[in-house]
Amino acid sequence: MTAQYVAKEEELLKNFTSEVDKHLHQLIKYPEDIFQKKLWEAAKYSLFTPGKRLRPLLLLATAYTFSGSIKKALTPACCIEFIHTYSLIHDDLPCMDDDDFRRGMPSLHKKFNEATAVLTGDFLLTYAFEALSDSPFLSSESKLDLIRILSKASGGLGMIGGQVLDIEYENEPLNSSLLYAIHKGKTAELISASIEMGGVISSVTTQTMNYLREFGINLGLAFQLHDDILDANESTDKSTAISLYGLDRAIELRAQFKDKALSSLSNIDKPAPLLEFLAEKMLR
Ligand code: GRG
Repeated sequence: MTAQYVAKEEELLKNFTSEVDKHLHQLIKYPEDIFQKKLWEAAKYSLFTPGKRLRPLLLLATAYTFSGSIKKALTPACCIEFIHTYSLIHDDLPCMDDDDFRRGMPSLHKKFNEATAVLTGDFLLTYAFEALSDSPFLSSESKLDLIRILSKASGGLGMIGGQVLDIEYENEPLNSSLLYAIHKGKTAELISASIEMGGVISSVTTQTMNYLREFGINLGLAFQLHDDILDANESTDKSTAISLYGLDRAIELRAQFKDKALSSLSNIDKPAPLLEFLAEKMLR
């Protein structure tokens, strides 16, 4: 990639990130006269501790690739971030990963308390679908498609299902098909949903949607392996890709999933430099 090319992609992503942040602030504003201010403040605390906004960026980059409307894409992009943020809040709870810090700041149950963290996660999960249903720029048909993709990806065979397996097999020996199911559910489904939702907003063909899903799932699987590889030096007894495969094989598998993702992307009859750039950045 030339330096000029990289600068253009970086600039686009920077602009998208600031649009997403502005839109998140607008969506999470609350009327002055409510009694539940603490709930909204807790949601804002988690939403605005500095995350990478990868899922909203994937959605907007997909819409951009297919000349879809960024104005239409912003609310769905924020709704994905609501779901992602809820999952991180619940994942940090003592009954799950029991983490005191998230994104370099005290996790929500440490900053507030456990009940507030459970309820704030519930609120963000529910609010994602409320905000999507209320979006003034989307047709009823698009809303239904977006809600279907997002709810499936977050549900019992998606993120929640992946998390259930992750906990069930935390201290059990894994095999490759179980690990695949955990990674696909916990991480790849929501990554893919972000991309597929960008496809819905741009009214892509069924064939393009299939390539986008292949791209999304393989990118998500590579991203989860990348996360495990980066954490490989942390001392943990937890079963992970590293305990199953060892570091070298995990690095090989990450490269294989990345290649599959990029090859699906190249099958689409449109150049997608921004998505390719973002995928490379996620795995660097
Ligand atoms: C509690 C239902 C429920 C699900 C939790 C997302 C998740 C499932 C657990 C988080 C732990 C984890 C390591 C998940 C793998 C996916 C992943 C690498 C998440 C972190 O995503 P980033 O890097 O985070 O996009 P930021 O902080 O940048 O938003």
